[in-house]
Amino acid sequence: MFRLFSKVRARIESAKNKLTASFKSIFHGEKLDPSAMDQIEALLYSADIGVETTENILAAIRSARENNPQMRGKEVSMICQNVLFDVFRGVDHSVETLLKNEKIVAEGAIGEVPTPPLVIGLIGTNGSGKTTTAAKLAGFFRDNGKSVIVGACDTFRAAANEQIRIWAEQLHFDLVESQRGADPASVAFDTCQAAISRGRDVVILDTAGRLHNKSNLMAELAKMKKVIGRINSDFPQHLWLVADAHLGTNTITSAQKFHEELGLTGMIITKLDGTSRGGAIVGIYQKLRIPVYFIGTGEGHGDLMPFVFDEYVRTLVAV
Ligand SMILES: Nc1nc2c(ncn2[C@@H]2O[C@H](COP(=O)(O)OP(=O)(O)O)[C@@H](O)[C@H]2O)c(=O)[nH]1
Ligand SMILES: [Mg+2]
Repeated sequence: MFRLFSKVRARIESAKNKLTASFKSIFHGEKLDPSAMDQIEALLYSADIGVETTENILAAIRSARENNPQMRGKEVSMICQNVLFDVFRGVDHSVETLLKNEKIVAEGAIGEVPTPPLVIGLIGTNGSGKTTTAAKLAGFFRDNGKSVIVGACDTFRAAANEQIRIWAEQLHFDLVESQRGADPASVAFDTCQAAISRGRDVVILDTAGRLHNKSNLMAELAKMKKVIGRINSDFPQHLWLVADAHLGTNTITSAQKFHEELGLTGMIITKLDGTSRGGAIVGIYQKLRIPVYFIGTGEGHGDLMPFVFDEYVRTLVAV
């Protein structure tokens, strides 16, 4: 089993405290006052779990109250939990399943054709945490017995290559470096080729993140996809959005744009430490319905956790 979720509890505690403590203050530990519905509604909106989920929770509370006018705060919290569980059910967020599906954990018999590497492209807006996440992911896969190579495909920012090189030296992963202004697609191509010739299991492509509404970024990323697809039509097997939990609705808008243009296969939500928007995952996920594989909870290389939705929901709304 991969490392579990306990660390994140403390990290998103502020969000949890907000919802749970506020529920308590509305109910005063007693029966649910009808006027409390407005307060619950405001609270749910402020937690940033998105309009759809908020409406679903409110509807579930209303119908439960019809059957049980004596309903108390604890029951409201449970309803809230159940609706949130339903949001995430039906999609497998497990990284273990992902790795099994990609056959990179399969035992290779002698004489078999080598399994091609698992190529994961990380995309997202500037500052969302792509480079940091690329390094964290390299560390994660390495800690789970996979050999990793990272491609420095952000060739727009002068310091981008330097930033990932420092991580590569610290965490000892292979890096295909780039010059500023180089063609990102050719860096991605070289990285995939290097992975094949060196027999690496996983390729992580760090990309540039100009604003989503600048079409040249989308064109650049689409080209990158196409070019590495010439090496192996399955490449990249994954394109993950790295999204900043702080940005709330802005993140949802840009996420949808990336998904429409490029076809995302998963997400990583970063900066869940130190944000009061602990609920942001729900809103983003609700719109995209693609697996949330990891969450970022800090700037250090260990601050990346596999996303476990029931743990997350229980952290967000304690009963
Ligand atoms: N607190 C916190 N900071 C993060 C996290 N992920 C990235 N950062 C910080 O966010 C900033 C931008 O990250 P970077 O990886 O350069 O973003 P990029 O532009 O998408 O490559 C850096 O200062 C990172 O240290 C996270 O999960 N938590
Ligand atoms: Mg970067």
